[in-house]
Amino acid sequence: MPVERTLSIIKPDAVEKNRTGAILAHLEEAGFKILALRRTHLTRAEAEGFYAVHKARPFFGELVEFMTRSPVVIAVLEREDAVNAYRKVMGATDPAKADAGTLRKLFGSSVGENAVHGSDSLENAKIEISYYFPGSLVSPTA
Ligand code: IDP
Repeated sequence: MPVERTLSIIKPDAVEKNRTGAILAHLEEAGFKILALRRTHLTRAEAEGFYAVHKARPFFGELVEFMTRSPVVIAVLEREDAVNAYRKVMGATDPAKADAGTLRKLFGSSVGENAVHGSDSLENAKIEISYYFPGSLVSPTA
């Protein structure tokens, strides 16, 4: 399996509950290396740009309000098969439907406030990493 990088965001709900360290420890236990880490309070423009693909969805306004409510912690993660592996560790979008032991089951509280974001493809991981970490972090060979 190739070594890949993916983007993780610990969302406002989890940061507010002081779960940042618990989530990062969980990720290290699952074999991810944390290559970069940044705590930031997203502006409306940053959140709207990041989630532009969801612009037409009925929950877009709610999602932007939530993501800009308080700070997030954004990480670049590296591991073999990182994109798929992180999606598995993260669990289903709705914490109620997520498997036991996943981050969203452990730390999420609703389909909107679901603790973590993870890139859904290698192509999007590259776009998302460069959105928050302009420079040389996009891929292991970059
Ligand atoms: P994903 O984060 O599991 O990839 P997406 O469908 O890409 O799920 O949705 C992006 C984010 O939008 C979700 O993580 C969640 O925070 C929010 N979201 C998705 N569906 C709903 C909804 O029905 N109501 C409110 N927020 C939602």
